[in-house]
Amino acid sequence: MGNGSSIDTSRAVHLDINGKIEKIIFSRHSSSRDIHELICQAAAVNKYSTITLKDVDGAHVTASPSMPINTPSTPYTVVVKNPSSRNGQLNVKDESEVFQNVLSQVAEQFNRAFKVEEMKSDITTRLSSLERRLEICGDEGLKVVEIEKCKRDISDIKDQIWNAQKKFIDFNRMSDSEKKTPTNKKSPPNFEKYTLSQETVEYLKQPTFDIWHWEPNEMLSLLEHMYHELDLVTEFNINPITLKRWLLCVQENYRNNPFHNFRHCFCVTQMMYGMIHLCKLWEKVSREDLGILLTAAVCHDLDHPGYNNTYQINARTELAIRYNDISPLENHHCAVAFQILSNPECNIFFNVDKDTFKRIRSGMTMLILATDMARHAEIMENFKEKLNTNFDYQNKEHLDTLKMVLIKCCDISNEVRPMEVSEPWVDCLLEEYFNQSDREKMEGLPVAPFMDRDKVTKPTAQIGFIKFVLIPMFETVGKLFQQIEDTMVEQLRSALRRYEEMKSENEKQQKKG
Ligand code: 0WF
Ligand code: ZN
Repeated sequence: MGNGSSIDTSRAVHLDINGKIEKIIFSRHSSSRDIHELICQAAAVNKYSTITLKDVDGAHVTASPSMPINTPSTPYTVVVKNPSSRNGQLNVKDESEVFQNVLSQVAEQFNRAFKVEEMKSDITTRLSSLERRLEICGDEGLKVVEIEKCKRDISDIKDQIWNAQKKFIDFNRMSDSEKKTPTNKKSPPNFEKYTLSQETVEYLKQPTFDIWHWEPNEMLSLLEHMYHELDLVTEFNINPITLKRWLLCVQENYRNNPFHNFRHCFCVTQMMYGMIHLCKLWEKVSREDLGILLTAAVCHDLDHPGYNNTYQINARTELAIRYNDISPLENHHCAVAFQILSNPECNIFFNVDKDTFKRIRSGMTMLILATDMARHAEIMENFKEKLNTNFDYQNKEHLDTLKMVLIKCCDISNEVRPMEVSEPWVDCLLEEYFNQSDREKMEGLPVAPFMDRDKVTKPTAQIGFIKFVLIPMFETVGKLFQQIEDTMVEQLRSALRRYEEMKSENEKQQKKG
């Protein structure tokens, strides 16, 4: 589907397998998994083997349908990390290795658990001692020297906790409330820099970009690329390693919900990047604002629990109580975003001055909070008012409303994408909605009809949403940017026609059956 054109060409890539040059041929519509299997076949190893490709300069190349093609004289070297036998059966030696592996992993787990317990008890003792010292000195007032000693002890304890987290905690297994700290404090994170082809980086700017094609590490590299390409790395003087660590930490703080997951974060950010390019936004707004828009998109659903605000409020969850029923989720996403940025090693804005950080913080907060759909009418009315009084890019209030509407557009923009890309998202969302309504029924809470598996279908869910929410919003933005009317609104109208046809088809089938 590259670049949105429909021309499909077969692609050939040359591989160096133990010094022998092999050629694999595939279609651009193949999946990354197909290509992995082709390479395994060529290397005569089991499809479950771990394969890496290196180009002639030793750079990592991702085995994907859009990987750059090469020639027999510049083949990709195939490195098989854990070769399995061709038929997938383990021989006696393999089995014993696996057994040894499992044993050492179990031993390691015991070790970790033991060390964590040891550390907990040490920290508890040190804290009790601090408490006692404070009690003793409390009445007379702490002497300056004693205060300094206590401060040093507190800082030591913090370091001890930090080091312990770094050593013992496996990020993927952490409970959701524990994930804000990065996996690795000092050294660069371990997602490799993928070589992005020229075709991919151009395609990335299009709303037709196929967001399903990419594995999590590839999405990280694509996000990283956006920060470089928009000159945000220069604008905010971002340390490139900090950018990688921040992205990895953000990814780890998205949960594996059916819909509100890291791919949704990527999708919303990619649409923001696409809209920035489609509207040539850098001609109208500052680089700082572009950074705020992109970063708010990356962070906008951090740690989403998969149950919406209505559930949070009705079920009186901790989040609803903490935020007094006022946009509890969006407040939480934003708080998690700034908790991540409060780690200097993950703070992409570490090098900006205080005032710039203040503006970034208030800008991002405003945008993340604007994604609460309960505020849709309020924000749209505000924006229309600004359009009617001659929109002025120099006016902060005008610009703020535009930015809010842009992030809203990106957040719910799936139907702006080609049908093959957008339709699976509806299934994901309905799965998340049905989980919620099942739980609401079990807990005796009110259930919204559009979440009820007995009432909603794919076309009925989408028709109202496209007609009354998406088209009016994109048409309004289209008044400022004709490009949006020409591409995005057109795509929405065609999606609406398709769902209307689907609905009448369903009704015909029901009458028949
Ligand atoms: C399933 C449908 C829906 N469809 C989308 O394409 C989409 C994108 N984002 N979202 C979407 N919802 C939501 C995720 C969180 C907030 C927005 N929903 C919308 C609902 C069923 O039906 C309507 C229809 C009109 C007005 C309000 C709800
Ligand atoms: Zn979202």
